[in-house]
Amino acid sequence: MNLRLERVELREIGLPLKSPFETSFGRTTRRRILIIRVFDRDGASGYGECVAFETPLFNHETIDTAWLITAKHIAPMLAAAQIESASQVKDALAPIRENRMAKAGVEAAIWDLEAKLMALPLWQHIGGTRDEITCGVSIGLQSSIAALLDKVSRELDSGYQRIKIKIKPGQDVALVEAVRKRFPDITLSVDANSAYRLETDVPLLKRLDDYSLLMIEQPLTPGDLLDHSKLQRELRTPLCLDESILCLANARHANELGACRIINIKLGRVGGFSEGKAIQAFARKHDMPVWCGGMLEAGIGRAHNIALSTLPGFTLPGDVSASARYWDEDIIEPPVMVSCEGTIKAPGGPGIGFEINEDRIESLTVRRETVSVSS
Ligand code: OSB
Ligand code: MG
Repeated sequence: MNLRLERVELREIGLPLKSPFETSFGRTTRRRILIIRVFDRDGASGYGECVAFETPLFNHETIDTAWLITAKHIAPMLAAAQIESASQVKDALAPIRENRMAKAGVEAAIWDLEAKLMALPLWQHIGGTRDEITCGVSIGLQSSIAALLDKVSRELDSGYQRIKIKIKPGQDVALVEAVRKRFPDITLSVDANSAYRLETDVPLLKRLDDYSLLMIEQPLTPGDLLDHSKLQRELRTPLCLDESILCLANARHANELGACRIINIKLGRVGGFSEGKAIQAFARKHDMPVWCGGMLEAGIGRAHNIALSTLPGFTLPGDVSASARYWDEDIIEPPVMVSCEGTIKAPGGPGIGFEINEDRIESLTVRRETVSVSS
């Protein structure tokens, strides 16, 4: 491929969630989303969505830091690098430390552009091997156990293949016990978003072993692979790492230490498709299942997640679900829809394979900036 990039357009849109999403680190009621559009010199374009939240509570990035890093550092570095294909973006941006969500938004847009220029579905262009993916849902902390059971019941009725519930200290074993009692046979997992400590919480986390969970996701601090490996040795339930895995090296270290048995891959968290694919390939070689995580994405991010989920190592249902669970109206057409068997069909059109509702994006836009990336 001979890409000739011309400019990067940044836009911030505001989008209210249909219902608030609560995790151990906080409650989200609306998203401020950075949309990236890259243009080549012939006017063709591709879209990416930066998944950074408004607050630095999931990781250090925010939409505001990502905007600044993209406009002031990523775009100039891309201009200087004169990349010719999407696969070169990762190395071209490697001098910029961390800021993976900012890099991933731009890289995703370039992958979409490249796939469109090649008239290929993005999922095929990145090496995906299945045209249908399996879906689970992530259910936030609820106001009561009754409300939680009601939500679980409705998601199961929709066909979702795996239920994940958020937990935090004080809202953990009782929630799992109630869900397991009402739904003895479902595939169930929990996600703590780093809310527990090895020093104090091993006895409590061991109690979760009684509920045949598929996995316990990210119980401890993101940087602490060693403590996760100590915890994993105390548990029968597989640990899954999310916040801890930022790159291939982290996956390798986690595997060698026995810090987890499953990895959740999020494009933003690992810095894009190139790194995500490397982690997927490593995990596959080591018989470690991976699945695609979610960051409450609007349609563009959701479309990129669908593409990622078609790679061969993605053997567990991901947190990629229907647009209608999040938004009254998405920014893509058609919205992401899930079959009654809990699957999403990977689209057959070029690039991300969804139409972008440009009028809707325009009406939701609160700021924009265009940066040249031609040399
Ligand atoms: O840890 O996977 C997570 C939402 C916000 C922040 C972190 C996480 C989540 C989710 C929901 O679990 C994923 C989604 O439905 O998009
Ligand atoms: Mg998680």
